Amino acid sequence: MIKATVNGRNVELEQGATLLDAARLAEVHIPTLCYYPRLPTHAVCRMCLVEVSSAPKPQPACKTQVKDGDIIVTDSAKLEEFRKTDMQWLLARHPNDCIRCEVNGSCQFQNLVSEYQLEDVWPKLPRGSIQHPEHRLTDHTSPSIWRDLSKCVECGLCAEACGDAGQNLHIIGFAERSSGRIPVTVFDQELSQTDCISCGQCTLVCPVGALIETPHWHDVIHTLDSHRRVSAVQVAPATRVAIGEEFGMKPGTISTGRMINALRQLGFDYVFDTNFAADLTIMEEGTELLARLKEHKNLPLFTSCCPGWINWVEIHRPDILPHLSTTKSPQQMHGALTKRGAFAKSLGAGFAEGEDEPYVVSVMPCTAKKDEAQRPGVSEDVDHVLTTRELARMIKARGIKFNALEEDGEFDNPLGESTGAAQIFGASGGVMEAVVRTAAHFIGEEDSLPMDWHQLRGVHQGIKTAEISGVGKVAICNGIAAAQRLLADESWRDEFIAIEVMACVGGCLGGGGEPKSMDPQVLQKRMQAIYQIDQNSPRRRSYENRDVQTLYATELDQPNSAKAHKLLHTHYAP
Ligand code: HC1
Ligand code: SF4
Repeated sequence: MIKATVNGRNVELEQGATLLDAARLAEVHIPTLCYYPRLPTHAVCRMCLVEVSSAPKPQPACKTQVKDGDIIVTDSAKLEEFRKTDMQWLLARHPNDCIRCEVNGSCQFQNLVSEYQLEDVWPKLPRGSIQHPEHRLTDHTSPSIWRDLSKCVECGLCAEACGDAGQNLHIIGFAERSSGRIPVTVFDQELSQTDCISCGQCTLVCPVGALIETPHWHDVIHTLDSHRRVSAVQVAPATRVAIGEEFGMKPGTISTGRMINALRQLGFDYVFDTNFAADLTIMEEGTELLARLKEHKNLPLFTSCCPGWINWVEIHRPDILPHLSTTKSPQQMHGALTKRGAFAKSLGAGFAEGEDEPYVVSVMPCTAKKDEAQRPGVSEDVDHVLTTRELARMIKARGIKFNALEEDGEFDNPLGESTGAAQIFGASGGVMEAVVRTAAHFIGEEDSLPMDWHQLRGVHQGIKTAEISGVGKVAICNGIAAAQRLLADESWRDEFIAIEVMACVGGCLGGGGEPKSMDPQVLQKRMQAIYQIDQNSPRRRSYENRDVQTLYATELDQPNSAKAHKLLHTHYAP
């Protein structure tokens, strides 16, 4: 251990800790713009410069290691003056459209400008004075991601999140050098023309509004306000364990009841649970797996509920397409059932035969779900997709006091009941664990196989495996980079019977549409909340969902039936 002081406060740290780690340990705040906990830092924003006794001039706290005995000062008049000058330089190049910016109120740069009370810059400079005539600054071509590079502060985090330190996709890289460098696509193509998989990891780390999810919330709020159509919303499993963070709650706070009450106050007529369709997915996908095992065909089966993964396969490995489960994702299944299922018609007005189809919105932790909802073959299922962040924006826009809401909200039924197995879909390994729980029942091994599969859990990037006795070996790819590693040689073809892939590390709870967070433990905490919901559920295997049973008994006959295929399955194209 090494010792240091920060503004006079003593701290003890591991070798290799940075000055920023020391400050955080001492509970001393240092402003940062280009720092993000799990990504390499470029130390370009210079906001975190501090004075340290072992160096002759100020050092960037985010990448300078502490030396034993260091005396660190973060708040001298000289540093404050430097930070102000630094920000004034950034502000001079920034457009002054904060009032209508999508990240208004949650922009790290805006917070600093407000905190330091910068002034007297905008009136003297033309709007958006960052000029790159040779580069495309605004790009709204992707169904999932919008770029506005006039807002970029050149932190480099998007390129890291999409590159070696994250998704290993390298869609975004830097053009130009030093001040004026700009994150662009190869040959400055529109994002929709690149191999971008819409995962949104770049939006999650962008400290400003240069990269955001394609916003749908304006359309949603106006449609709700008009009250011309019956409206229904479904909510993904990973949203309820993260949305509280947007309102200052601790990561891992379970906000299901509050969130449902907020959705009702926003004007949705019906509030449903995507988890209902996750249980249904397991019935369809589990049956599909057992059929393939029987026929020795298209094994291993790959899960297909992650749209970022599907995009990647279609672009890079069309040879794998026959291995993908044809089962629609829970989002699309739920939308199809809400709009066109006989079951939902029992709900009455707006759902009845001959009426306009209900207006269907989903709330997802994922930016690629916007892309998925527009795919050929499923584009009739869901009208608009909101990210968790967008839902929070809507709630704030309507002045709803989320923290003060009652916790007693309940989903509407049918299409609202779910089991613990559906809830764990939101964590890496969860879909596979849910498949195993129900497959154990299908093959009569429910009593001998465990309910909990801890080998399949965990949010750290990589490949997880488990042997399911009597069935075969399964694998989990936690993040698209892990999938690329697994597929680098051909051994997966013989080794596994089923493989789950989630494009974002941690699974949906780490999705590109979740709240932005600087807490290094955030994924872990959201994951714990997900397994807590599962643990407390009265039913923990998907086949036990009583409304799913009723749905088969009254409308779909049985899993993988012709009727089920018509409503609940899809296809993929290279
Ligand atoms: Fe997911 Fe899924 S788990 S893909 O991460 O299969 O987005 O939360 O809703 O569709 O259920 C996302 C989450 C989500 C679907 C389910
Ligand atoms: Fe890269 Fe994902 Fe961002 Fe596309 S959405 S640029 S793939 S990080």
